[in-house]
Amino acid sequence: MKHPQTLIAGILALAVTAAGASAAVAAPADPRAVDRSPALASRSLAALAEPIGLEIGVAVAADQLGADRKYTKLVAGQFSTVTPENAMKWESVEPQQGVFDWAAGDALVASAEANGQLVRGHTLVWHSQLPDWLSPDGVSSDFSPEELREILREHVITQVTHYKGDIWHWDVVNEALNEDGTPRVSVWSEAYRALGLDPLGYIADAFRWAHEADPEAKLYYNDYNLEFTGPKSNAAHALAQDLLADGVPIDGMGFQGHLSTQYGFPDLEANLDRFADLGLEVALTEVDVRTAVAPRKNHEGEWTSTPATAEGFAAQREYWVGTLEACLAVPACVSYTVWGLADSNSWIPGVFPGEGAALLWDDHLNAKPQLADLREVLATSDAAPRVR
Ligand code: 9MR
Repeated sequence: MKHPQTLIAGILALAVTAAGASAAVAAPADPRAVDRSPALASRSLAALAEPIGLEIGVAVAADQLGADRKYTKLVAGQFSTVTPENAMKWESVEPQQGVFDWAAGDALVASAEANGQLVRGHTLVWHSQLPDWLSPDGVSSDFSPEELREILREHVITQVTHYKGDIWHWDVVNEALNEDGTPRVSVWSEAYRALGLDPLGYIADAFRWAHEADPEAKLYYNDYNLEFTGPKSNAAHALAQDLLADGVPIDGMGFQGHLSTQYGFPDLEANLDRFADLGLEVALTEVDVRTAVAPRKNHEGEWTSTPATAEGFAAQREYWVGTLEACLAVPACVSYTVWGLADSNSWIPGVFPGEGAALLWDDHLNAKPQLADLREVLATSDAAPRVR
């Protein structure tokens, strides 16, 4: 992985200084103090990425868009694409069978249109965040396998038709594989198995239905831990090859990019490359970089959004730079999306207690050094124009 020398030297120097100065708190008091160039700091990520043709996106919380002025301004000003964090998931759009609620998704699309942004639709087929009427746990259901296949078909076609022309990329299928590369057991895999079909057969169906409903939208498979070479990313690669061989209309592979500094940095560029070699687009769709955070004083079980160690903070910055550089190194990597704007919006503390500080803005919507790092990577990049 190549890093601009100045950037790495800066990160290391900061880590050493902070480690020497204080036992626990790594972040500088004023994160803007490390913005090396005020001129650069005034430019948005999207504007800096534009000459390369790379889209920079953010997952948006429906309840904050329009309600929080600073949040809304940053979303509109820094990014060229938006992804609904939850608003287009099945439980949100069809809370009761046949009763659709498009309000939050429509509001996001309207805001994106007003701001000249593209929309990554997320997500049509998943085992999680299903409405109770369909499946309370993502696996069991009161419906028969035949009914489930028909419900899936109707859902995909209804939702894609509703947003026809509004969506740049659809995450058609999300997280269908286990870590060992086997099919994840879900209401969908089990319905297809019961029908005597391939348990992953719903994937090809969903892509075909989505393409039928909006032939212009680019269709993606999206998953986590594809960044590392291993059984899961190997299985996703084999799946993509099978889908392409069968003429299934798949355009791209979404690498979520939920990284933690407790694990080594993945061989991301090599993995992006091997999917691109199949003729697919690739995208980083949900990037965040979590690290161990300091406990809140006098409150048991509560955590701050301050990295616990200088090393963890320095590693976060390296990981952010590494993800963007890996994408830039692969011309088929067409978009780079961060999973939430600010640490106060992040899903991480709720799911990984003791880890956090995973995003580019802090709890008070102040820019963090990671953001300046990404700006510098973009500003100094000699990356090839994107291939779409
Ligand atoms: O960020 C989302 C969070 O608000 C939801 O509670 C959660 C429910 O599972 O989903 C989060 O987003 C997930 C995304 O849709 C798919 N990849 C993993 C993301 C983090 O869990």
